[in-house]
Amino acid sequence: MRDSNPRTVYLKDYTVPEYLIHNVDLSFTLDEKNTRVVSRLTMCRNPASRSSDTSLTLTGENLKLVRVVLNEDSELGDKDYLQTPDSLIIHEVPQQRSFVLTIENTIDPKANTALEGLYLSNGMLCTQCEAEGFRKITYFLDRPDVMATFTTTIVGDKDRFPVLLSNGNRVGGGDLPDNRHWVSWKDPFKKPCYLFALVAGRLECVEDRFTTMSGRDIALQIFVEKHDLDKCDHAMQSLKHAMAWDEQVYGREYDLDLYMIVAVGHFNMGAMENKGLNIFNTKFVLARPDTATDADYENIEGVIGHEYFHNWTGNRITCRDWFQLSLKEGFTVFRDQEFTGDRTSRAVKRIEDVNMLRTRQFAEDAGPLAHPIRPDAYIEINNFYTLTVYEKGAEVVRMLHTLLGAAGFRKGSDLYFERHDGQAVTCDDFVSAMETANGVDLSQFRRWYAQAGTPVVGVAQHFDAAQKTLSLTLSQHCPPTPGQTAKEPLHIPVVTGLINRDGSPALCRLGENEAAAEQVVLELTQAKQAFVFSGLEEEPVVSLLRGFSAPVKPALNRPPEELAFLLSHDPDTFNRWDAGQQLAVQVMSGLIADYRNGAKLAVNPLLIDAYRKVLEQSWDDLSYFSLLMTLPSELYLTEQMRVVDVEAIHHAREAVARALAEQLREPLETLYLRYHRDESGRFDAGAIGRRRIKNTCLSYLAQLDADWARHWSLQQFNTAKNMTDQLAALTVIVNHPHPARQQCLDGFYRQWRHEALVIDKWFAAQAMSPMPGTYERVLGLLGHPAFDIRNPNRVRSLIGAFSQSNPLHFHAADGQGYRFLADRIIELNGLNPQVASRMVGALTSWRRYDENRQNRMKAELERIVSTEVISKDVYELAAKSLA
Ligand code: B3K
Ligand code: ZN
Repeated sequence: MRDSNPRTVYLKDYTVPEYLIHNVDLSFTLDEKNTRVVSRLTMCRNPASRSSDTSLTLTGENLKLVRVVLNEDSELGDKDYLQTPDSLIIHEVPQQRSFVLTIENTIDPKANTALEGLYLSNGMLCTQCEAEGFRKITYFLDRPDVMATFTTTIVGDKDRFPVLLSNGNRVGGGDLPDNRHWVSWKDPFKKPCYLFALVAGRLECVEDRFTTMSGRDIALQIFVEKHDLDKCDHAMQSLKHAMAWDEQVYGREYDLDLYMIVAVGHFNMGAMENKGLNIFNTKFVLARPDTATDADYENIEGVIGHEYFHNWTGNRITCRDWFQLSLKEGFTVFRDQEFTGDRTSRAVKRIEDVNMLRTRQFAEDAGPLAHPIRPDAYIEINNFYTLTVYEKGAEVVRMLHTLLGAAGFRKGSDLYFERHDGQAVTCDDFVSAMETANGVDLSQFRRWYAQAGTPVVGVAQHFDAAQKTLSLTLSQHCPPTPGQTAKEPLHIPVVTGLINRDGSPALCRLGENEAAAEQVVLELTQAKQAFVFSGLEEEPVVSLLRGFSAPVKPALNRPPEELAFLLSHDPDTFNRWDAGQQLAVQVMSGLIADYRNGAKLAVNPLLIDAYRKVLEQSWDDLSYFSLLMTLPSELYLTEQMRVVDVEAIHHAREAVARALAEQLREPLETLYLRYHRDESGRFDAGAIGRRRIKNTCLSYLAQLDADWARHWSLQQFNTAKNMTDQLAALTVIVNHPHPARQQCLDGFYRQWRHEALVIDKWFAAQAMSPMPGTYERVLGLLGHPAFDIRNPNRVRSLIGAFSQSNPLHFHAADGQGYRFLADRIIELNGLNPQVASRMVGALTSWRRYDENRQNRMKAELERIVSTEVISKDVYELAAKSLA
């Protein structure tokens, strides 16, 4: 498989397809090792194509070709076509009229460890076709702008494959000799082949119904393995909520009569939006109060929503080419974020999303793999399902929402759906719809799609007491990214409010004629631009970038007192929380420097006071309260340092946590005891908030070398009837020297050994522990009978958790963490390139570390790149990181 010079695909080279496929008739005869596929394609020359080539090239990989027949009767011979490792070229096909091409081939699902195409998971057969997996099923025009209607007939053994599913509506079925049966499915909607799906196996189904806004009755089915039937309720409720939400907020109704979800244990990512037949990682379907945490419950609702929303933003309207991926992903992530915000706590959801963006996406945008949300080039498209395309893509859509307002945005989305239903379109088409519907010019805004890197927004303020004006000068600059040195100013919405010194909101009046408002959207479009607020009796405190209104880094050096003021008074829930974060960052940055100088770590009392104030207030939203009480993560601190010092970061953060625990011990203990109660099975905001704040208190108190936390963590672990409490207690026990540590780990394993998703948590908790000996433990766990490198969830829970969420041990100065990861990547590369390349991420930021670590990380990347057999997935990321 060594591809020493893998081909780069460029957006600028896009041309329309030379042929179109109108209809696809597929028939599968299932067998674990030898599935027969017959594909009957009704095709024609694309009138829009300017090519004069009369041959036809179809893509296909790992296929055994049996025969090719043109127009029903003429079987083609060797001389009529050419087979290459990744294509089938038919030398001559009709140019003037449509034709039918029938291709028969076989595939081996059992040998498919890459989990792309048709593969086996716990005895069931399932597919994953996005982005380019359909070519591993049969020869096809595997590109999203070729949209066809599909009919699929599946034949299989009744015992091994009692359930036979594909996209659309079931249109036939029956018995066959030799204990076999067949089912036919027809999907009336045109779709690209990446949305094709097939599932066959011993599955059980939970069923419900939904009546759409126009009164249509939809059957909803969730298919799982038998022992998981008791874990589908939440997923089903989530689906119904998502369907109702899309009707209310976007006016979008479901189109088929049936919506199916299948949960599989082996899946490369979270879930897949195949038309009418979503395939999900079990992690985002299965939940029972004793097996899933509150975070799992929320994630399930979010992912079920996300895949459901794709039916309109992705399926009915899809991408012209894979460079446009953010068209469907950015918009759909924005939709799922808003759905979760409406269903849970808007403030909390926004903070969690921004936390992820500012740690992981900002790092990506500042590193060797930085790319615009609409990339210009790729070697392996699977490598571009990134935080940038998804999360920054969602921020770009959010900015449009902010600039146009909710009603304007809805006008734009209505026009988008009306104009492009049934088409494969571009990001530009989306922006054009927003533009036309609102009569605005978004030409500068479009730069967000093309320009990589996180802009830095500078702020200078000047108050003129005589004129009663505040002039705010905003500037922007974007650091260079690989292949993009010159950057142009972007259109940045900066939501801004003003606060009087007594904590009351000051009205914002921009210029003379504008009406006063509680907050305004400053539209920063130039490199430097001044905004003048008038009618101010005193100099207010500026609350900038409310709700994190743009994916930028504000360069603001506020004194700690001002941050403490905002933490107490900012009415914007995001900025209020962020003020606390920035205050903690300032204090911890000082401690990081002290640690490096060998000085004693003394925590600024201002920070303790600020947290004390937060603790003393009464809060309705206890989840938000917990976030206010949570220190910035080690990862976020990593982003703030020029040369990352993982040890200094860890010890500085621990010192602050310990100081807070020491000085706020009483209120933290009181709060813990007040909310420590059994509310298992309750998932309302109140119960979730109580669990969250209580567990936040417990993790602070565990910083103290005291019996109190040892007692309560063990008590909580032993008595918990819900996974949130049990796992929180286990985490505290595993992260600190606790005499019952091993006993708890063993007990947890014994209790949950039959629940794969819970065992994933058991692996991850150990992999993320800051305690000494973690590396040896992780190494040992590789040999645990429950570890399976062929299962992506297991890989993520052990190798991923260690390398991506345990900076202290992964970045050990002797390089053992790096060597460990590189060994695993090389092993995975041969089995599952997609999962292998996801693991490369932890090494790509090598330039951020000290020289010793740089050399060691680089050496491992070099070792990976020079591996004899390397997939283009892993090659692309490793080579680009080194470049
Ligand atoms: N569209 C899929 C992701 C496919 C990833 C292919 N490597 C899930 C989603 O974003 O909804
Ligand atoms: Zn998606």
